[in-house]
Amino acid sequence: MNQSVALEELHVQIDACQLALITIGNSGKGKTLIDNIILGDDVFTHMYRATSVTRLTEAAFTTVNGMSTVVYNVPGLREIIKANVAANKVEIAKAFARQPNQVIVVVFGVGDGGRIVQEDVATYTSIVEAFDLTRTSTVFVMNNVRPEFNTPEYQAETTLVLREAVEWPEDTPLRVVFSPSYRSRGADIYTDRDVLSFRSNLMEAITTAMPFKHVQQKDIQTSDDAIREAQARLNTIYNDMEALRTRHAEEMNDLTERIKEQTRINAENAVRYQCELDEARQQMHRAMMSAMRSSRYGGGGGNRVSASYSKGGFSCSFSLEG
Ligand SMILES: Nc1nc2c(ncn2[C@@H]2O[C@H](COP(=O)(O)OP(=O)(O)OP(=O)(O)O)[C@@H](O)[C@H]2O)c(=O)[nH]1
Ligand SMILES: [Mg+2]
Repeated sequence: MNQSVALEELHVQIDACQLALITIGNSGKGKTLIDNIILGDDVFTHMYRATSVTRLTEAAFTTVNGMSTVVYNVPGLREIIKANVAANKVEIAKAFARQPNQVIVVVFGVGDGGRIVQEDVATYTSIVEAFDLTRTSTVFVMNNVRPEFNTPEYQAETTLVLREAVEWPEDTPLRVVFSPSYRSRGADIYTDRDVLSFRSNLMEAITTAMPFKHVQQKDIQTSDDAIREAQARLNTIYNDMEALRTRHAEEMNDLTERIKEQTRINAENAVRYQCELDEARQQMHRAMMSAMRSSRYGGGGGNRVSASYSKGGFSCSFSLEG
């Protein structure tokens, strides 16, 4: 159910929400897929493609921890077609413009050998500077982790590198969630065990973040200087990994233990989400059949049927006009 309603037409619904989730990052890093995972369905168009897919900011609605929530699907900032970047900045600003309780989901792609890359760090920095992002309302997603290497040790070390790369103060909690590359495709992806486990982890991080109204302070800068600076910082970190490991040995151990425990909890939650999703789909099916029966035999004469159902974080809706 792809949605193609203009953002302006959704303003009343957006303003009525209690929470906004804004997913940011560069093109092709999986932002839209992650938005869809939050929504539990193929709501927005996402594609494996050489050029950018999301060109305009879109919105869809769900419930997060009992709060009515607008999920923004936003174009990436940096992308392969440089002429699109100015328009991307305008679209990104639209997501920040309305609902005041914003949680920011920053997507980094670590498909390149597990490394954090300079373009992602530079884009995060550009958006922090433009919107004065608060750390307590930010959640990072490390996307496209090779599943066989998605170990607590990899996650702990990457969390340390991320902390250094984005200059996160030591006394501030860093919310970071790891998303493996999924083998599933199409609609099946939303019932994949690994996806549900990631979703549970992401929901936990979003729920503990503190929403904040970010006001644009200045234009989003996308100069190559930011990339060079990020590259230099990452080089220092990667070249000095031994020192980093030694300096943070205790923290690494703590983090590894915590991640192990979280992984266990996620696996349990994934089973629960799976049941909720199955139940939502069955209810949806029953509601749809009942709506179709009453449309056919109800004597109203109209041939439009619609049904909707939501449970937990999942919402389904169906409408048919013949
Ligand atoms: N199987 C799998 N596919 C992924 C993963 N991450 C992204 N993809 C796919 O890679 C492609 C790009 O993902 P999108 O979600 O469209 O990326 P995006 O960041 O929204 O890109 P733009 O819209 O161009 O800004 C899509 O086909 C996704 O389904 C992943 O972890 N596993
Ligand atoms: Mg997209």
